[in-house]
Amino acid sequence: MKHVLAAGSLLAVSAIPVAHAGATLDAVKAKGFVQCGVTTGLAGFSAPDQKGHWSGLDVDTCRAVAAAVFGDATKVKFTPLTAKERFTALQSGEIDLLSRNTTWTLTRDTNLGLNFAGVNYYDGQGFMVSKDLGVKSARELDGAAICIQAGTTTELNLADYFRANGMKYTPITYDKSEESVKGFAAGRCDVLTSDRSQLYALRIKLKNPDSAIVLPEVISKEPLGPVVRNGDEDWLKIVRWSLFAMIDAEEMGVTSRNVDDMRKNTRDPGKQRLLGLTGIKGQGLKLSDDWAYNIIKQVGNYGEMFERNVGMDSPLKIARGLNALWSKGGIQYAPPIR
Ligand SMILES: N[C@@H](CCC(=O)N[C@@H](CS)C(=O)NCC(=O)O)C(=O)O
Repeated sequence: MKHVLAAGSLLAVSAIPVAHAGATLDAVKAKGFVQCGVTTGLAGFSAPDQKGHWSGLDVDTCRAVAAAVFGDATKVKFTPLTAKERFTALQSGEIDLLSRNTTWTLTRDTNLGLNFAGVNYYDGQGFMVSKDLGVKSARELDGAAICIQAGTTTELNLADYFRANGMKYTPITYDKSEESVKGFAAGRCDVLTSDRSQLYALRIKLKNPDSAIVLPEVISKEPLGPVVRNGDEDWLKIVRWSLFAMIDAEEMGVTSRNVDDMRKNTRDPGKQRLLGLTGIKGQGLKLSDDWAYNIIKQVGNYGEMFERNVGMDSPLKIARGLNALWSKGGIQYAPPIR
């Protein structure tokens, strides 16, 4: 399939691999792992420990795809990418999947030769300030120096928000969130702005996290999710349904702990289909029949993944909020497996 990048695209891409349906799955199977693009380190989403073992919600999203494809969630390799590098790495074929707190926007969906496979975290942009500043609202930030990261929607929303409210600011731009938080801690800026989940992740990096507060305003919609290249619908669907299976599993009450029992004993037709006992099984995705079972067994359902990485079982302690299931007051919703 031919890729057409609009003239004037910001990204100079020398060689875009020719993608056709199934090409990515074939290549992934041949090399034996999924190459997944993640952040350079962001607690709760994608961060390496001292031994170089990656964890987080975005990391688990990649592991779910590996579980679906190989029946083995460990068959993933991670490529740390800054916000600026991420799309080129996917376009050039360096990675098979970008799973890096990336906001789905019209421009990114239509102008980069890429496809968003779903939303694994509904976020919104916020502001963090030092308590000493005595500021209670973003409307009091006129004239502030603000730490941000290059190549993000954050930069663009910030400009919109200040313009719309007739306020001025001085941007202090960094390439990595580690640098932004250091800049903030060193007092190079009064304010740090990013997706709110990331503010919580960065706040715990401060010597004294209680010295900073997150202001109440949410100034944008940031639906974050995994991204693939255009032109390979098979791969797109594998990534999309890997995420859907986790959400559907939560809705049905199927967890990593009870999935074996369910597979043996359930009489519920929905669970039987989810676990590949009846229905189309793996055929539509060109995967084995136990693709969803393997995800749930090895990575867990969406709720387990959320709580472990960013929720109440994690240092971030983020409430489910928008990311609760649609049936529980949130907007996480997956089409049915049938
Ligand atoms: N969701 C926004 C922002 C994503 C973003 O890159 N945020 C920074 C700020 S916390 C980040 O994740 N940095 C991680 C890194 O530096 O590797 C986007 O897609 O543009």
